[in-house]
Amino acid sequence: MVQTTLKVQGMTCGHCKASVEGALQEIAGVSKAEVNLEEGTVNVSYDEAEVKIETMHEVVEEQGYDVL
Ligand SMILES: [Cu+2]
Repeated sequence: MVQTTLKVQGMTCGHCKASVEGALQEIAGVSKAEVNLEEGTVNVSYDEAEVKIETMHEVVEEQGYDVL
């Protein structure tokens, strides 16, 4: 299990937080996703054998946010 921090633009409220966290946690291999609204970041714990960073970017972008 490894951790990464994604920089995400456009998350402003609890709804954004829940959308992004929920979408990431639906990916097989992601064990934890936690949004920090003040910093505009998402901490993700995942299995690098199962999940690619690019997949996480796509999933966040599908929710309507930009990954930096
Ligand atoms: Cu929001």
